[in-house]
Amino acid sequence: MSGLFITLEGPEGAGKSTNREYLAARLKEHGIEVVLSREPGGTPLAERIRELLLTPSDEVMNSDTELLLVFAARAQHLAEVIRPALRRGAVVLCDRFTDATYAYQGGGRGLSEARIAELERFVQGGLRPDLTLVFDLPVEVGLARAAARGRLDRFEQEGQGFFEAVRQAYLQRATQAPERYRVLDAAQSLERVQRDIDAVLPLILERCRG
Ligand code: Z5A
Repeated sequence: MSGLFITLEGPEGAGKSTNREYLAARLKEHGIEVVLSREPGGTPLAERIRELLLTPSDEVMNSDTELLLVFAARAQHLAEVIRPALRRGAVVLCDRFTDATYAYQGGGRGLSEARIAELERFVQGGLRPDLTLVFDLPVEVGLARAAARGRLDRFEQEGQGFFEAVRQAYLQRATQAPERYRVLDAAQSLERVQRDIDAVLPLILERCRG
């Protein structure tokens, strides 16, 4: 694989989508092919699985079902979009990936890290993101941003404790592997967050050229 795989992570309303567009524009200025995608989703089939995961329903979704659906979508996304793009040498900017599984299904739902790691190996083999930007912000700020958007999805209907656990899981993973993660303060103004992204840009460009 000769491309670069960058993931954007963090709780709801952290600014992942907004800043993914910003980073993509900066990379394109340097003539780099950028592929934008997201999880769950990224292909028509995986987007249908996303609908299952996000749509509130009267039937409570079992946590193992949720975990398997997340990885089913990921298998399709990897085969159809991520691996082909990396083989072409593109930079893939993906809004959420397996760190979200460790944060939401692990931290939030309480599923064991070992079980997630097992599926990670099965679905991804050795593929891991080259760089992960974690947009960190207090839970109440993120929930307020999500609420301002209107109808809440199945995850957004969870309580404060769930999202605190999600946030802590992200921060813990970033601490355990500091070479792969950059934690950005997403509670700042958008201009400041984007200045922090500019500071990471030389590292990304160096890896693209290297
Ligand atoms: N999920 C899972 O459980 N397991 C998995 O493995 C994966 C996912 C991959 C997908 O939702 C759901 O799937 C997710 C976890 C679960 N849970 N939820 N909910 P998603 O990623 O599509 O949903 P999201 O995180 O809620 O997306 P989001 O709310 O769109 O967040 P965002 O992309 O980080 O934020 P944004 O759209 O760029 O910005 C939100 C708003 O805030 C918008 O109005 C911006 O203009 C504003 N904003 C952004 N930055 C700022 C700053 N700095 N200041 C002020 N306002 C700002």
